[in-house]
Amino acid sequence: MKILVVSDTHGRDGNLERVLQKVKPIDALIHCGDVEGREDYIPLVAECPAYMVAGNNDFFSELDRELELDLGGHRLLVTHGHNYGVNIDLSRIIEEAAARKKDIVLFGHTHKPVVTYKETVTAVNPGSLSYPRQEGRRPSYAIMEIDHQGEVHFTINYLR
Ligand SMILES: [Mn+2]
Repeated sequence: MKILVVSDTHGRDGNLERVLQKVKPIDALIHCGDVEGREDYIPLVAECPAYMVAGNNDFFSELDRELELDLGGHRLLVTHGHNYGVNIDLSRIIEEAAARKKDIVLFGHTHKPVVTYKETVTAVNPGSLSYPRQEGRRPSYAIMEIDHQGEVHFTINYLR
């Protein structure tokens, strides 16, 4: 099972379209928020189930603020992350995921990609495809792969 995880496209979907061409076929797309009005368009180009949450810039969106998903035997929390202070550190978002018995939390907001493990929880931020802020500022996305043993593998990938 191959899942594309992206975040913070902020209404600019050119890089998302480029990534989709590169990584298709995929079983699902997960967007961690700040779609900025593109929630109807993104599922059309994804051509697969698309799970999206609202970010702090999706003021008028009817998207859910958070999603709890069961995928390939894994329990996921998907949230933009701004309500958990992710610009400071990941302790609160990881505690929340653990409290809800999730083994994976996917978030965005910082525009900086990260994969980190703490006790039972894997926390992943794919970074931003439109406005990257990490050192080097390359647009980034994550691939989540669940193998035949049910083990999950995350990779952070870059455009350019
Ligand atoms: Mn953002």
